[in-house]
Amino acid sequence: MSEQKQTLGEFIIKNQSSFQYSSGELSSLLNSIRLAAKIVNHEVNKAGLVDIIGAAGDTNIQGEDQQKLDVYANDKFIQTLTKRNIVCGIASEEEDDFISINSQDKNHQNKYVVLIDPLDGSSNIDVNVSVGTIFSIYRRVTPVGTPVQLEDFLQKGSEQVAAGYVVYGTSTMLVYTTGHGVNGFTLNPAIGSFYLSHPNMEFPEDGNIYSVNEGNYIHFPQGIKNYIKYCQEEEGDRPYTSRYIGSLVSDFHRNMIKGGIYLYPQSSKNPNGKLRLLYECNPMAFLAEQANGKSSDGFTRTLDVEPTELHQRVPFICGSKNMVEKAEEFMRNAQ
Ligand code: AHM
Ligand code: MG
Repeated sequence: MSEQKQTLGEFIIKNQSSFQYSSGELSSLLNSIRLAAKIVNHEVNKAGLVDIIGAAGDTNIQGEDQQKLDVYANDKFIQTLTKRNIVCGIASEEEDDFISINSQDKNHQNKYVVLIDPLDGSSNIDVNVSVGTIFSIYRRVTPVGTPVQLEDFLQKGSEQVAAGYVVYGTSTMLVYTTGHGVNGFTLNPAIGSFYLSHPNMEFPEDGNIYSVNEGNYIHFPQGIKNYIKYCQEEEGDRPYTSRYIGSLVSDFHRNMIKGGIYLYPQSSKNPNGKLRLLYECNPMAFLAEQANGKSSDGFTRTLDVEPTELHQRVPFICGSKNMVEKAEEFMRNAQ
């Protein structure tokens, strides 16, 4: 079978030995994510039928309560990740606190924690625009066999052992890294398998797309305002093209393929921006760096930010290396 036709399952097994702790547990964890992604994909694809089969809060024809899709995705990922004895804790955008798994069983050997945004950009569902799942995986720092602690989740992004996203778009793709580059797999819905379609994904060093919610312009810091004006100036390959889906996974995915920069800066309304460090920015930053891109808050590398709380927000600038460096230069010069 040629490299291009490899399934995700085959790829995970084949690359297991390149992982530092190759006990097969991480492979099994990634397989759980693959499975949950397929289940959620099936439900996301039915979202347009909501007027026909009932909206969230209604009871469906089988007498089951209809759930909001983000709640459904959260439940499915948690159920799937909990079933195999690999994960000792899960933190999710949908949960106020982290979930401890097997905390009563002193013999459990579960070593990994997962942080997840089960359905990011979910306000896009109603209008048939792409949404995504983002995940981040760490090894626990507290002793195996004890209940998981907050410090297991508050690790710097540079400690991630794997991260990735699923984009539920015109096709559904799962893109992930274990620290050896970034690979993308496309779901064949007829067969229900992900196939390696985008091996060794890399951001072009330069790009000409900038993605930012310009409606917030008035509230942005001066450095960001100046950078946006720079993107719009007529010189060399500028003005750049503006593209903003409002769905982080999709904006990132497009920028990685075509070359571009995504910005969600701090503003006078939101002094730390909007996006969450642990399950939105860090996994994307890990992917970006593994794909020859860059990510920072304008001054500090995202993966070096010391987390202080589970749902912490940080300003986020991520994408093609030269573009991010240019934006950082504007931030420094406006100090
Ligand atoms: P969410 O976690 O509530 O879905 O918010 C995250 C989303 C990102 O996917 C997207 O890039 C951003 O919020 C858009 O925010 P805004 O509408 O403020 O531009
Ligand atoms: Mg989100």
